Amino acid sequence: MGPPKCLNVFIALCSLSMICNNCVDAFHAIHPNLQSFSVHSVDTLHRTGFHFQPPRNWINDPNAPMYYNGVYHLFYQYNPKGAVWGNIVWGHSVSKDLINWKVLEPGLYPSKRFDKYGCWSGSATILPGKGPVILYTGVVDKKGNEVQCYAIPENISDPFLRKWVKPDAFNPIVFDDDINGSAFRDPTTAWWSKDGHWRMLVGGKVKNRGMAYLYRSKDFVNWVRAKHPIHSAPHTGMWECPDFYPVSLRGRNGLDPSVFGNNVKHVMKNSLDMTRYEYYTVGTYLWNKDKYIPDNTSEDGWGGLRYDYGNFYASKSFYDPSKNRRILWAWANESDTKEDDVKKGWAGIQAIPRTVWLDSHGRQLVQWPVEELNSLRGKEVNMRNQKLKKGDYVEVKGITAAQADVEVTFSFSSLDKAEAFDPKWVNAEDLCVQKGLKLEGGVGPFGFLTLASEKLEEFTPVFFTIFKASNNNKHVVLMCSDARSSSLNSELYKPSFGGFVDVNLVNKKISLRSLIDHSVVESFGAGGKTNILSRVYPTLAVNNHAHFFVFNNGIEHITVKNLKAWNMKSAIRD
Ligand code: DQQ
Repeated sequence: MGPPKCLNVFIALCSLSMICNNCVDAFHAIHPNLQSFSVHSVDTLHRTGFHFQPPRNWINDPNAPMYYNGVYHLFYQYNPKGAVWGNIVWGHSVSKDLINWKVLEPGLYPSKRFDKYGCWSGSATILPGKGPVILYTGVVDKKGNEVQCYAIPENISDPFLRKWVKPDAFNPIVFDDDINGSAFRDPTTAWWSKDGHWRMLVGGKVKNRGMAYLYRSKDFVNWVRAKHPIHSAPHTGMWECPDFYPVSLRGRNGLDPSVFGNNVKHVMKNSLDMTRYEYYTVGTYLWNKDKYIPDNTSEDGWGGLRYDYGNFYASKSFYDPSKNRRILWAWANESDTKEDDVKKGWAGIQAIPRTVWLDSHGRQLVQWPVEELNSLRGKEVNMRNQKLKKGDYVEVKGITAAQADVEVTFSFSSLDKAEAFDPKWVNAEDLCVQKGLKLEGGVGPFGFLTLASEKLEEFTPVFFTIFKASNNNKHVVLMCSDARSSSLNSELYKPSFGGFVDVNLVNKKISLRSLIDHSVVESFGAGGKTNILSRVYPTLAVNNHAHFFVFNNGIEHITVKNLKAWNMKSAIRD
C-alpha cells in the first residue's frame, strides 16, 4: 500500500513547522506568545478521572518509564508555564500501582551547556547492581542541534529518586558531526549483549529515509556508532521515539531488554513525525550483525501495524520485573484548538498503561489495560443475552457513563449476510468514513455509543462491521471509533479512526472494551488486537448527562452475550 492520501498535507505541514520552529525538525506546533501564558484556574469539564495527567499545563511524550525498588516512575515532556508546547522540562510522578500518582518536582530541566535549549525525550536503563541511568536528548543551540546525554540519581537511596544529576565528565555522551543534528533524538533503553557491550538506538533520518542509529558502549559513557543503522525504511521521514525490545514466543510474560534466544522475537516501533502516527514490525534481531530484519507478515512503513489506530504517539515501553510483564505508555494529544487548551489551562494526557505481548500466531502484538486499573472499578451493571435487531439502540442504565469501563462479548448466529469486501478497500480509516455507523450493513455496524447525549445530538460510536473476503470463506473485520458526532462544537478536529482486526470468528463472537473518561474513549477490540483511542469534547454528554448504548445497524441480529459495565472511581494524582 502506498502512502496515505493525507501524506501530502502532512509534508506541507511539516515544511511549515520547520520554518516556524527555528528550523528544528520537530512537529510540535510552536506558539511563542502562549508558551508562558497560564490561567488562574484550570477548567475541569473535560479533565480525565483515571487517565494520567498532571494538575495543569501541557504534557507530551512519556519519558523513561521504569520500575525501581518497588516504585514506578513516569517522566513526561512538560511545560511548567503554559498549556502549549514549550519551556520543556521532564515532569516526574511516582506510583506504587501505575494508577494513583504522586507528582514530584521536575526530574530534568535545561541547566547545562549541552541541554541549554531543551531536555527532550529519552529512556531509562537499570544497570545491574548500580541503579537507573537516564539517556535523553539535549538541545545544544538555537538551531536545534541535538546530542545524547545521561543523568543519574543524586541519591540512590531516596525512594522516589527525586533529584537527578548530569555529570559534566562525559556529557554529552553522543554527538556525531556527520549526522543531521536536528534529526537525531530520543535514545532507547539500552540492552546488554553477550560480547560485553551495551547497545542503544537513537532516532534519525537521512533525506526522507527514517532510521534508528545503533550505538555500542562497554562502560555506558563512551559510545561508538555502528557502521549501519540497525534498521531504516524509505519514505518514512524522521523516526521519533524508537522502541526496540524482545517478546516471548511462549506466552504473555514480558522480557528484560537483554534477553535473546530461540524463543524470542523482537519488536521495532517508530513514531513518524510526518503523520504523527506510529507503526511497528515484529522481526528477528541478529545481534552479532547489529541488524534487525522485520518479518514479511506486515508492512515496514506507513501502512504497517499500529499499537493504536487513533490518537496515540511517542509511545515507550518498559519491562516490569515485579510482574514479569512489558508495559506500554503513550501520549494522547488534545483534538481541540490551542485557544481551548489555553483557556482550559491544560493539554495532553497519557493513555492507560497497557500490558503488551506477542499474539500466539506471532504476527502482531496484543495489548490490554494493566490489571491494576480494575481497582478503580465501582458499581457493576450487567446485561446478558440482549438481542439487537437492525436499528436497535439499547441503553445500559445505572452507570456513570462519562467515567466508566465497559466490556462486552457480542455474538451472531451466521456470517452469511456479510457484505462482500472490495479488495480496493485497503485503508481502514477511509472505510470507516465511507461506511459510518448509520449505513445499513450485512453484519454490523454493531457496537457501543459512548458519551451520548439523551437525545443523541452527540455520541462517539465504537463499532465493528464484518465483511466476507473473496478467498476461502474468510472474513475481514473493521473496527471504527468515530468522533464526527462527538460534539456540537464545530471548531474541533473530529476524526473517524479505523483499523482492521486480525481475528478468528469460528466461535461467532467478538469482544470489545472501552475505557470512557470524559474527553477520551480508549477501546480494545477482540481482546486487544486492534485498539483505538479517540479524544472528544462533548458539550451535552458531560458528567451525569452522559449516556451509554449498545446498538446494531446490520441486517444480521447481534446478541449482547455478556456485558459488564463499571462506574470508575477517580485516580489520585496529587
Ligand atoms: N517530542 C520530543 C522529542 C520527540 C518528540 C520533544 C515526539 O524528543 O522527538 O518534546 O513527540
